[in-house]
Amino acid sequence: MVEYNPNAIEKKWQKKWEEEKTFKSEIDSSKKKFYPLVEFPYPSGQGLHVGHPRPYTALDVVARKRRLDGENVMYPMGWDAFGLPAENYAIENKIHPAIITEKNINHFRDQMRSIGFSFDWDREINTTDPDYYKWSQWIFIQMFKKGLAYKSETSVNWCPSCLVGLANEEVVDGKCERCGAEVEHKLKNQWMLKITAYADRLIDDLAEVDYESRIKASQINWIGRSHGADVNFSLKDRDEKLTVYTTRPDTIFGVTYMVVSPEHPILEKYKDDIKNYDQILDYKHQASLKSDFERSELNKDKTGVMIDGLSAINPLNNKEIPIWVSDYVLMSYGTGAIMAVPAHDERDFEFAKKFDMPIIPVYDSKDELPVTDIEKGTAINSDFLNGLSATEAKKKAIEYVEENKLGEAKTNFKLRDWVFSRQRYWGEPIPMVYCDECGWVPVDEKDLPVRLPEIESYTPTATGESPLAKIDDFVNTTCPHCGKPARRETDTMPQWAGSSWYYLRYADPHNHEEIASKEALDYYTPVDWYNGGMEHTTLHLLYSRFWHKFLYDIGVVPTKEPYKKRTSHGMILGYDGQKMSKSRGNVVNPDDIIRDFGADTLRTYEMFMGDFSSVAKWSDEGVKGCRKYLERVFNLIDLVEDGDDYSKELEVSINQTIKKVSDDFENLKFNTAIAALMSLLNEMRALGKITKADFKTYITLLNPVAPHLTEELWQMAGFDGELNQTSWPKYDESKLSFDTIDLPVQVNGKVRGKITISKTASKEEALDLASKENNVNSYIEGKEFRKVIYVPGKILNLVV
Ligand code: ANZ
Ligand code: ZN
Repeated sequence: MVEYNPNAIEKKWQKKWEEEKTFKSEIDSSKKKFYPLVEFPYPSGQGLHVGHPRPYTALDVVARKRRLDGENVMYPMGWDAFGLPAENYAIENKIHPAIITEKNINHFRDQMRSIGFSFDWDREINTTDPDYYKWSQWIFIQMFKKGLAYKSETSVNWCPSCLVGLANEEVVDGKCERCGAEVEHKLKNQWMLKITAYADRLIDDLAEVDYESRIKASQINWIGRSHGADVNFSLKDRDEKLTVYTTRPDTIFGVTYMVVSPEHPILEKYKDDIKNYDQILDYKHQASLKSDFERSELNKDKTGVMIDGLSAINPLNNKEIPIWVSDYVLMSYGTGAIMAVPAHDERDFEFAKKFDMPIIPVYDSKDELPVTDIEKGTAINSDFLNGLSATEAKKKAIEYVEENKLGEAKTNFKLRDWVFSRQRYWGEPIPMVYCDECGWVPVDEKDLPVRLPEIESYTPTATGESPLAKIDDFVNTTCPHCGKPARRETDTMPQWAGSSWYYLRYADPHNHEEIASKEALDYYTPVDWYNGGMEHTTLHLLYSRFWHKFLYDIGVVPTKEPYKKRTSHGMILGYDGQKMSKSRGNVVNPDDIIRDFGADTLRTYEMFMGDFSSVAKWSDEGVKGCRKYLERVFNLIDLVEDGDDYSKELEVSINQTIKKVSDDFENLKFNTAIAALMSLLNEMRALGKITKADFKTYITLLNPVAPHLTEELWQMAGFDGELNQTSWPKYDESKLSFDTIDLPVQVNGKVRGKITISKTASKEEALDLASKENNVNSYIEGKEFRKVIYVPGKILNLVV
């Protein structure tokens, strides 16, 4: 008996796949294409952890199955390689980030190869390659030309001790991640991308794609579209309007005070009339230290100051109400001012409780206040709205407001334009030039890419400019428009740029003339199935959908949406049920698992460890169990005897397993597919012998999960060619159950056909199936039955 030796088997097949380019895909319009995509990783210095292979294996299973189904599968991989860790390492060690990045990429690639993924490695891309980022720059220029890229003063996170601008992920609890200093907000003129111009389409077009509902929900929530009205309240005794945005104009009779954001211009404008202006200035300063996120947290303690000297008039009942300043109202949303309805809004309620403001309910409900559910009750205390449901009242209130010129219906979005500048080195240079005469001018397309220059220090400058600002050779250039001396933009693009369109480049990665040829885009896009982490279902997905829609609008891509389908996997946790991290000492290195158990065991375990879309806890016992299972599969070959048909005893189980595994793989239910294969294995072992046909089907079904082992067994059994060149087994509908039989159907005493039906089927089912049987049907069509004799499990006899 030969021993299962995964290390030898796996190396052998990996070498063969690589040499023979087994998984290379080329445009072939005679074949249906299938483009599965997994998120390309940031090649960190730590190498792969066991979380990475979970999604990669999952779509590898689907990819391998689809190849056996006869589809032309293009499964690519690449590197999202710009980013902070390589840059910070460069700053500390004075090594060019490109060198570190290359080293890390080589390590990642080796690790991936050792797991046996069926990637088409000829399509590998790297976002830091000038041949790649040339096109990121090209897209930026197209956006600029369409008015979608513009400069604006926005706030950056500024560390006053490191003297650098920080990315959001470097700010932890309001402090600099590196030195712990309190982060400040500094205004800078930065490039912005106008994603808000696409807000409606980014929601509406979700109807056309097949995303998990939790993913659609995260897109919709982030965009945050709401329908309501802008309503004008006038300031008492002044010719001035204070406009609020409200989604509940129906609650206007319940307004007991107003609130403006600390940044609201009305404060400055009336400072001479405001008696407690000093107190307000002090409050403004306190608020400036908080992020919008902290300010809008629901259960934070409410603070505020009442404006002494200004008040407002409710336009519907002409009552005078006070105006407060509070940081729970943000200047960046709506109009920066609100009408407060404490009876029906959570935050207004807390505020009113704390500052003892009146609370007037405008819906009758037995529930405790605040009643925020719009379905609850009918309107009260609301004059002409009384008795209406909230939906009716909202409609009527908007009509009233519009008719009386008190305001207008309004749709608002939470989505903001995308800050597209970073003051860092390791990113794509933004291809713009500033000329004193011509303003901002894009670099000529023929001069792309604008390459990152070699520099000595990667540290941002003390004024917060990118280190590129110190390189005169880089900065000083001529205006592409008028030819006079001009200066290059020294900001670089953010981490998200390269990943916003990478899936397009895979279609034609070596093209020097365009992003990808029209032919390649027409054939391969859209992506058929994209799987990635839940942490990327908001921003990355939104940004790439935005870029794709823009490219669609300018005629570069053939479809409105980049991804037909999007699914998400759960994270892998350490033994202790905690997120894997170095400091906790619970990190599992896939290299160790491969060395000790083999790549097929790693793959099988990753797919077997639990429901794919939920989090799962790593367990060494589980790994050992999978290894044991594969050993048994290996030993199955000793039971093989001749025979081109399935063993009678196994026939039903095999057909059931084909059906189950086929369905489960397509529905990301890998754990139950593997469980079914394990149980079929037990049946085979109990029987003590199996036919070649049984064996062939078994290893084919397991092949997508354990490709090395099953190829080896294929060869050992003496089957022709390679397993990956054959086809996926089909099941026989009639053999899915032990109690189905082929029931003869007689018409007027002669057998005219057979139907496959359960032994216990009813007369109606039998008749129904019989009439669908072509031959039988030709004898009975249009005729009336004189007699129907049905003996379940034996015969159906029709007399016409
Ligand atoms: C009165 C009201 C009564 C409100 C009620 C809600 C419930 P969404 O749905 O998220 O768009 N709001 C408006 N601008 C704001 C700002 N700049 N900062 C903080 N809150 C603001 O939320 C819209 C609601 O949030 C608006 O409707 C307003 O409060 C508040 F029973 O007006 B509402
Ligand atoms: Zn010029």
